Amino acid sequence: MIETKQFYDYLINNNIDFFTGVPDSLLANLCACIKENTKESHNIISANEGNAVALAAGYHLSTGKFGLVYMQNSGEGNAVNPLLSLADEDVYSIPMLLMIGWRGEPGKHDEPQHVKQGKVTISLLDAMGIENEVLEDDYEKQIDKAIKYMKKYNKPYALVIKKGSFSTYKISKETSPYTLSREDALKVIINNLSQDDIIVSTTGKTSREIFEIREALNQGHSNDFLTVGSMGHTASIAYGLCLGTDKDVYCIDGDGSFLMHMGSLAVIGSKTLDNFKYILNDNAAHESVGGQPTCSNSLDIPGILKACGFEKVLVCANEEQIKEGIKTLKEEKRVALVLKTKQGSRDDLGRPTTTPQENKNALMHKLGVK
Ligand SMILES: Cc1ncc(C[n+]2csc(CCOP(=O)(O)OP(=O)(O)O)c2C)c(N)n1
Repeated sequence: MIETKQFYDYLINNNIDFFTGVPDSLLANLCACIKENTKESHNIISANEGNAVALAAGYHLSTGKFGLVYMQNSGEGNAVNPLLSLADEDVYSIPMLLMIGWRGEPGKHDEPQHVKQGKVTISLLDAMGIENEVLEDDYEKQIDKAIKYMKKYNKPYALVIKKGSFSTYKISKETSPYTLSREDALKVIINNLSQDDIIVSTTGKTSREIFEIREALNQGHSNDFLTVGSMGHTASIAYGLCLGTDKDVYCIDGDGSFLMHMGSLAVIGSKTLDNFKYILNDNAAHESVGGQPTCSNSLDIPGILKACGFEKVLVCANEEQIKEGIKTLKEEKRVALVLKTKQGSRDDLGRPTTTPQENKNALMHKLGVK
């Protein structure tokens, strides 16, 4: 196992001093170490992985240094365009060090959304012509090799990170002014929806908690589409779903996911579908993967949603406010709720025990689609 702080120091001593990316559970210890030891300007938790590639490219332009871009392998898709049309040797040829968490590594059990991505992680890099290696415990030689390569060829270089590579490094979490947990907020929502209402929920623990709440209430799962992967696309899935049903569709998003593809809300907000009900859980963090902060505290999220076309945005920080909010969502059009919750989840939180395809089929059956 790699001692996380020593690894970080090795990077710094080798002039790698700018970090950007989207946090990943496999890289949680490294991300925590970067956050705790880097000045704020030099660790940018980006909205999506493509933005991180672009930030590292810009940093290289003004410093000549190699930025480090961290991501889960599911972020490779978001990064493909700037890697191929900006950093690639056929375009500007801009070096940067990619560190990619390898979820779904073949031979190791992982959740369904990681299986295919895990199989193609290396071949995707190969197809892009990005030199890559799996990070080993004696990483020094590998970093030296990567730096030599980036200097010589001016191209990105990737290190793929297996589960359990880094030693524990705890992030110091900011204390939240809010008292409601995400799971309790979800319970209030579910208890105030009708049997016909549909939920489309976001990637990470939100969907896992919804699954367990439904289990505990013995309600089955046919009203829910749990977006286990595809982070940032929940609102678009929900909106597309609204087109084919008269049922009310409650999209339950997270602030990290909302930020990842915020443009989708601009487009959705400019349209009118009365059965699209938007709820954004804002805990100011990527809580599901280690609690790295998002920039939501410096944003006027209700203002953004209003600018996107929602006429009323209600901020809910307790049970009563959520109940009132759901009532308004039901009665009025173009309403959004922003939930203010604290970080944290149960240690024994499970994962859906049904497969994504069972989930899809049950929902389509419920919607009467043959
Ligand atoms: C493209 C992509 N990048 C990164 C991830 C890893 N990931 C899974 S959940 C999550 C955090 C989501 O944060 P947020 O939407 O704020 O919800 P929270 O976990 O805070 O409830 C991240 C980064 C992913 N699944 N897909």
